[in-house]
Amino acid sequence: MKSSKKDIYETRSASTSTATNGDKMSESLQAMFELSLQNQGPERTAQLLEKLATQLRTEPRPTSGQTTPYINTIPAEQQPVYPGDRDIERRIKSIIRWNAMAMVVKANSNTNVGGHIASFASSATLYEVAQNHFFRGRSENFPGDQIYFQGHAAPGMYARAYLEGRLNEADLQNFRQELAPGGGLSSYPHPYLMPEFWQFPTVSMGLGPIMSLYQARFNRYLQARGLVNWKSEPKVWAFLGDGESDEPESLGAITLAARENLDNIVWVVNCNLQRLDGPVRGNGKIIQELEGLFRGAGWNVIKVIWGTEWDEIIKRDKSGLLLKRMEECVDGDYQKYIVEPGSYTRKHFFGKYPQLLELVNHLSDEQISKLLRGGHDVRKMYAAYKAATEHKGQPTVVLAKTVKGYGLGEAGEGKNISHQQKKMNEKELREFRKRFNIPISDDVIADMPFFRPAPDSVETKYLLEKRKALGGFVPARIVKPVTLDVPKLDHFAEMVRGSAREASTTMVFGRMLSLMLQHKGLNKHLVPIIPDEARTFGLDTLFREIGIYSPKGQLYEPVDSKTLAYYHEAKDGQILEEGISETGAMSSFIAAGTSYASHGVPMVPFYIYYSMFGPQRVGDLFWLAGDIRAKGFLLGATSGRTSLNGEGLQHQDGHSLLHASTIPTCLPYDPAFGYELAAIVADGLRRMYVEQEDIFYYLAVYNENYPQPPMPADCEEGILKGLYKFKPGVEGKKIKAHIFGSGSIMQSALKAQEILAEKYGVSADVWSATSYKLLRTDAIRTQRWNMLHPTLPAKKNYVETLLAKEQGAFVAVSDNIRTVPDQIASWVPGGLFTLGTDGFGRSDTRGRLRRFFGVDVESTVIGTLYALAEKKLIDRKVVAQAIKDLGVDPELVQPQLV
Ligand SMILES: Cc1ncc(C[n+]2csc(CCOP(=O)(O)OP(=O)(O)O)c2C)c(N)n1
Ligand SMILES: [Mg+2]
Repeated sequence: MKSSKKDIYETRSASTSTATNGDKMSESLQAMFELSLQNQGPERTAQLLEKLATQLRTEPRPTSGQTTPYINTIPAEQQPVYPGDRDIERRIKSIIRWNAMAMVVKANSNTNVGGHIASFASSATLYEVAQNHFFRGRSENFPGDQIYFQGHAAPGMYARAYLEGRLNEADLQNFRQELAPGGGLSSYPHPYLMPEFWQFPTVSMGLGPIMSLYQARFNRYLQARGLVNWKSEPKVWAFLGDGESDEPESLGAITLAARENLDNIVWVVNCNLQRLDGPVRGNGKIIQELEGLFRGAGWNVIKVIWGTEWDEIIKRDKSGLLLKRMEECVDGDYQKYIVEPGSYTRKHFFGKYPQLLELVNHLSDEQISKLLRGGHDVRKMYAAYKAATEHKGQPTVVLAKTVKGYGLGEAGEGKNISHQQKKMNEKELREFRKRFNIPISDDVIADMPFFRPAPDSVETKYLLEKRKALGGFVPARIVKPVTLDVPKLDHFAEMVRGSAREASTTMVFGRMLSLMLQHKGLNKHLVPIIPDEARTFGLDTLFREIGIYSPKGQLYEPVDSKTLAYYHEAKDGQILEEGISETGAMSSFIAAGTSYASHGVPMVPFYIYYSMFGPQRVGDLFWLAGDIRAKGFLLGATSGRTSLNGEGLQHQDGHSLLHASTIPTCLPYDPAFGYELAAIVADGLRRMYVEQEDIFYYLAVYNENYPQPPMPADCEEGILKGLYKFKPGVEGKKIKAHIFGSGSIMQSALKAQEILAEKYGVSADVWSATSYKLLRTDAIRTQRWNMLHPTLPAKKNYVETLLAKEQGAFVAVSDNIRTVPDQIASWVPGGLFTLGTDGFGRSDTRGRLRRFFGVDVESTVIGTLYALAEKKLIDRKVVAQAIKDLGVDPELVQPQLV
């Protein structure tokens, strides 16, 4: 503690640039003081000093660089009159508190499903003030405020919805028991599970905060592009925990909001000073730390530290010692003042400087223990929200000091175990009831009955009127299906025709984007998103064509203004150029991909990025994209561990398809040819924007150039399902094999097919495996049905049906790890022999890399012969001979695997 006190004062003096400066300053202050004494006399000088001291206490001003004194930003004198009925609101809030607590404790009395009481207990006032006075629901011409509720406070949101009549007792009873008969409530905000209730998933710490920033930014983008016409602009509210601010995602993009003047966003950080294990900054002050960060980033910061009872005490302190004491105490001390009785606070907080004891002489210990923190005082919170919502030109963060587990008393108020508290004994329940005055009788209290005031009670009427006046309930996810006129496959005739000219699938995608931008129904709705890689993917011509969105337009003449593809920023630009932030780009993808729900304006994001920096880097946001029911296309460019060659280990991706396969609502595809890409995109557009399916696509695209063949007849269904025969082997050969290829490694399969026929008398059919995940999904669905209907005729899955009549050995070759094709191995007749790129990448030529991993033409030939030999369809000597013929070193060093 000592060292931290020292820190504070050291930082303060550091704000004057050097010690010498500081000395000079105090010399001149001394001189002024003496001058005043001489000219004005001691009495007047004393008055003057007192005035200055008061000013210092009440007017927030930077004291250490970016922080202001540890008091409320809005002084009591500037506080607006509270517009609500505090008494009724307190009763409503108390009932909500009770039901939220009862929901969790009940669920844990006969199950082990968990839940949280302490988080909402600390933030009830933060939400209730906003529910009664600020959050606006959706109405005609207004999409509603977009609110990111803190995940662990979910019980509080359910408890309120119960009072509003939106949820019933059975729902609350089944909190965290979603599979109970009749269903139950999801643990946290999950739109996937409660699609009419929750809008934004938040519980993976850090994702709510960063998504909210990009949501606010996307709202501006929609306006700038003339896609919405609201009667007023929605506010984005994000509620986060102080511990949550530890996550780099939480704070990593806050400068964006200031840079783009996003005054349509308000963050509320619930500073209860605790996270899961203990204090957030026991040795410091989280509020001050965050203030400095946000101010430095250009935000408007409103601190709500002390409740109304403190106003008088602060005012009466003429010594400045109270502020000094408030500032020198660290958060660990403040936590202790909650857990210990008032006598402890009197002795240790006020008693440190005997003058301060006089300030609280008139208060009993009990009263001292009840001196509220700002975040529990509706008047203080109202003042903060009012100022926040009216603030222009900057985003605002409200830093509200609260108590974790507020009201739980002995059961967990301010304790380090508070976060995990989910059980309460009868005595604790009685205390809770007493403290919040809940009308529940002694004989039933042990059952923790839910309590809902009658529909005609003052409380219910008040609460409903308030929500009605604000436009409806929140949270609520209201989706009115809007169909887009999307291009069909014939719009991509160029891709269907193919071309002898060599092109990569990334280049084909670039052309498709241009074609889509020419499509009348779709063009406006396209949102190309790129994290500083447009040139890598050859998409830089789009800069001039459709512009890069920038709220400031372009204030400078770009250095390349004379060129065709100059760097073009525009107020109504269509591209979201995110800079080097995959997290930000993914947040934009999610904002655009959920615009159909959050704005009733379907938008079609195409987010293209280095495939290595997709789910590997921001996998949790991919997962969330499924939960939030996002739509759109993710394009993992420069895919394939050997197709992208020179970049080496950290760039060469061979596993993102596997990652993408784990997301239930994601359709991962690995197209080999332009027409496949076109067929997949056209079908995806139909499924998402006509049929209204809540799914999204992951498309691996490559940078290897090769001729793009025309689309064979009757292959569309196979492309979409995941497998079709692309090129049958030559006829008239006795030995039969099958090679599954995908992506650009298909080229190995096709050349191997020729060699196998010419040199080894093997007729190998080449199949294009566009999606192993989709094949697997179909297979496991069928398998489960068969398992549970054992006496009925077994169904066959797509792979089994397609391959039923095929003979010989089956081989897959992939530029990804073997696990990707192996997903279907169980259903391939006689099993699947797989060649893939397991192991770390290297920088080298494609040829050498493919030999190293064993996915080049020669390795594919050898692999096929080996698979045939394993089935005794050829002699093993043929394999040995081929290894020799093809010049493959059998002792070639292997990629290291453990
Ligand atoms: C990414 C992530 N890491 C860890 C957790 C586990 N976790 C849940 S709540 C919590 C502490 C939250 O503390 P804080 O943000 O201060 O919220 P409070 O409950 O205090 O309001 C942690 C670590 C999580 N949900 N998400
Ligand atoms: Mg906390």
